[in-house]
Amino acid sequence: MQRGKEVRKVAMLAVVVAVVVLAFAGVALAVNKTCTKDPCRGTEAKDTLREQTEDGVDDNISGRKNADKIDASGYEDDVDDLRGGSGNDNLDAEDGDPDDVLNGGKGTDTCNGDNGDDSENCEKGNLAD
Ligand SMILES: [Ca+2]
Ligand SMILES: [Ca+2]
Ligand SMILES: [Ca+2]
Ligand SMILES: [Ca+2]
Repeated sequence: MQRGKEVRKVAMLAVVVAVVVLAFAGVALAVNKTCTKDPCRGTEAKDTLREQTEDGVDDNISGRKNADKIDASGYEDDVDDLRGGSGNDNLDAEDGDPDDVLNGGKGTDTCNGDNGDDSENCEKGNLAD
């Protein structure tokens, strides 16, 4: 009797731990970062990715699944390639120079950039198709 109770207790505890771990994992998967290397990739969750911190550095950034925010507007004299992947993404390459490439991928994507930036699969923003 005593032993059965103990087993049940341990099983209950294991279930509680598993639920807590899963709940946190869902949140922990998303990243909010400034890229430190190229290419730079997000996760399957909602990510926020910023280009590398220096002028003249080309970036290739992909958000992958979910609604991501990709910001390559902070530094200029570069050719940045932004890919939203699936989900409603927000891509920004309005850094004052041309030749950046924005591709929203699937979903309703918002793309902002400069004259001379290229866009594909963008539904909103100043570079909407
Ligand atoms: Ca850059
Ligand atoms: Ca840039
Ligand atoms: Ca997308
Ligand atoms: Ca630009």
